[in-house]
Amino acid sequence: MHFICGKFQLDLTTPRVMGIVNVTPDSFSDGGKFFAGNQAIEHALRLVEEGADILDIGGESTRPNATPVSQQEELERVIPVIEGLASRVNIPLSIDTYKPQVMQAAIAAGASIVNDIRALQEEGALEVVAKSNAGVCLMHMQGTPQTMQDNPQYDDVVAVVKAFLAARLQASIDAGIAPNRIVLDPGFGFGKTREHNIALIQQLESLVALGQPLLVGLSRKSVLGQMVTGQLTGGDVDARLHASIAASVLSVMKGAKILRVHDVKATVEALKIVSAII
Ligand code: 9MG
Repeated sequence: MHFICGKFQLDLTTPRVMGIVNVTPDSFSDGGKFFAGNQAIEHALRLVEEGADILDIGGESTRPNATPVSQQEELERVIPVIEGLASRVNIPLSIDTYKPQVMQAAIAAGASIVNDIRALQEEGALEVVAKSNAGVCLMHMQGTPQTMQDNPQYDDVVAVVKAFLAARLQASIDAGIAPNRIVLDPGFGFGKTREHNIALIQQLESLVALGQPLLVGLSRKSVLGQMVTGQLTGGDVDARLHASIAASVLSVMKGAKILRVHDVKATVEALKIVSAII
């Protein structure tokens, strides 16, 4: 199974690690440490040294209750980082955005994957990706980051997420995006309670059955902190490394092909153990 993204063909026989590069001042996991463009580039280069297969660059926080940023602000944050990295690394750069104009500018600057938490539902987004040769990650979310954790409800979360991803996959194919350019993502933490997230992890195989590679993002998320501490807040974000590694290993054993993580080195080492044994 290969994921075709721009000039890259990622062999997904072994799971791949997508390193997170937040170019936001309010990022929930780095507290804005990597906000300045140069610092974001340095951080990204470190993730590559640690073994990242993909870098995911985002200029608008998607954590619950995050404040949206204007298109102009987002462009000013991410485009210099993508341009700075494009000439220096030989792995796919992913743009984390739902805004079609940001997708377009990022692809022109050197991004070869669009990571869209809205699964190309914004007007014009399908067309931007279809006209490019970029790969795309279609993610499920109930609500928006501003409202998504206000009492999310489903009759059957796995069935709803699966039907949504199947529909967005078909819409993308109909728009002209080849299936080998598409990965799917259940969107852990995006409009889901602890129980919803657990059901999705338990039944990940049901989403694998859609026939597309699955991307999983559980790194440092509050659902992991909730399981460790028993508190609804999930406790300290920086103390979720061990929980994140456990979630990565479990996800891969249940069929995930790409892991979106903050802690690249630790994840890469854990996956080596999985590969050596399975
Ligand atoms: C941007 N972002 C934050 N969490 C994410 C997740 O779980 N998946 C994807 N695709 N993107 C995410």
